[in-house]
Amino acid sequence: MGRTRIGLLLGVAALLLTGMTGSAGRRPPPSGTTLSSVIPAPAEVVPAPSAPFELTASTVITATGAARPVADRLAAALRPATGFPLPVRAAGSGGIDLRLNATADPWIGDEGYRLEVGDAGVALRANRPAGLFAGVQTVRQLLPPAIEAMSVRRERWTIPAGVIRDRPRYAYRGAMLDLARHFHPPADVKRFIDEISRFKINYLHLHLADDQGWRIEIDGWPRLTTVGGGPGTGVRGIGGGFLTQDDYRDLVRYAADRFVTIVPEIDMPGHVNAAQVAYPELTCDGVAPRPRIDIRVGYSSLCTGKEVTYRFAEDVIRQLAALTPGPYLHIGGDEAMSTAHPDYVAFEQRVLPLVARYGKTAYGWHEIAAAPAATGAVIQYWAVTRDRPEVAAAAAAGAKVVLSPADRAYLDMQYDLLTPGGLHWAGTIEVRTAYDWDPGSWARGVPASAVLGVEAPLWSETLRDYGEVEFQAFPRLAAIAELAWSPWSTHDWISFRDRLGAYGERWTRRGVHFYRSPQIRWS
Ligand code: NGO
Repeated sequence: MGRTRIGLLLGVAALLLTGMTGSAGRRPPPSGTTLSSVIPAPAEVVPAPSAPFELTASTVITATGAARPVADRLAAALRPATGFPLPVRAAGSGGIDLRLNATADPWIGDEGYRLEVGDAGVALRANRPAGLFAGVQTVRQLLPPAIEAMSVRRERWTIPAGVIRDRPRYAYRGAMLDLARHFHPPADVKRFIDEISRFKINYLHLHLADDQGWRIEIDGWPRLTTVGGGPGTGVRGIGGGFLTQDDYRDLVRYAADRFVTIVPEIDMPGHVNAAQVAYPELTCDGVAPRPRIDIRVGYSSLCTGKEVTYRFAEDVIRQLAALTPGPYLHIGGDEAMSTAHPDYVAFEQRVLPLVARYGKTAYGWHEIAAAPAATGAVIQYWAVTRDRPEVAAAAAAGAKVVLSPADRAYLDMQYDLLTPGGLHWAGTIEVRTAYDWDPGSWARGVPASAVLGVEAPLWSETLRDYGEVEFQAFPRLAAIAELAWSPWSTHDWISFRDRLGAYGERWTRRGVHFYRSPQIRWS
């Protein structure tokens, strides 16, 4: 019997089965989803004893003005599994109502929301569209996991009754993807954006250049991408590819539609071998180094004494700034082991202000704290030790800090020594290790008020395929997202473990390749 014939028979059998259980009185029972199932944990949750709201074929979503695109996206997300039309209208009652500026609740700020669910309707309120979008992510998680199905499912589409009032702990909730070691094409970056925005992550840092490859087109420096990003670049020579500026603009727009801001990074003055292969004048002796496809670090350096270095840096910074609507531009600065310390400081003293000249706040790995100009920058703390006096000093002088301790937040570390993919130089990171730390008090001497947020970097030395990216990121990214969004008062491993266990079914339904950690009881 042919494949299609079997498929047909299975389809008919499925139809008969759903038909048998499909009468209104014998619908499946409500899922175990409660108002407290949400990741990241909301700030305030007050369940109500009343009946849940039930989404039906006649439910209408209402929104006007800037709330409208958010409502359209919600409707589009709920249609495939429910099969309901879910029209979005300007007015109506008894459905899901999204409204801006209706709460007069300054507590929720720009990214928070208030969600009230009763059997008669759902009211989602926010001061800004970003808050509505965050609330929509909560609503999606309050529906049964089958809502993630890509085809119609029979289910009672209930949302538990009660009130959630929510806002983020930190303004910066980030994930990073390394496109340099292995290039990941725009379609994969978009899938990643879809997944991270579910957890209210609002920044995606793209590591766009490193020793093994250069991944963003820069006008006036064509060989950066034709040579530095071409076939044969990347780790093992199999990670070639680059983004044109149009690709990049498209990604920026796609992310912005999901309230994610892209932070571009060009790493300098180290991690520049690919640029030097393309433009040998960026080395001190003018001789092109050999292309590198291994994963060693710390051997390359821009020539800090040459003016061409600063013309290059300024061209790159100017163009990236023009492509970036967000406030931050990352200039790397890590592991410049081949740059003499005074040269490193002199380089940063010239380059950090260049970022400001083009209207952006400079962002760099914590080594930049050695430069006095870093007090106006955002410093990304990636150490495995909790003591970095130079970061504490810069923070005391005004710098902001994003926490990405490699032994907690690096998504490229292996879960344990047996899991495939990833590195383990900073140790192994199981889900609980990723979850159980407080970004607000992690780096000694860095006051809580200097912490801008948390970011989970995913370096791609071992990650060729998008499935491998997902496996490293999930479920740990959910843990980091909770650290970044939820108030510390909600922090509770047992609660997180149980919510994550229930969440797994949603990833499964969406086809996300995640690590089924033995620490979690997956539903
Ligand atoms: C380090 C290094 C990167 C590696 C990564 C791998 C930083 C900031 N620099 O983190 O080049 O890819 O580890 O985990």
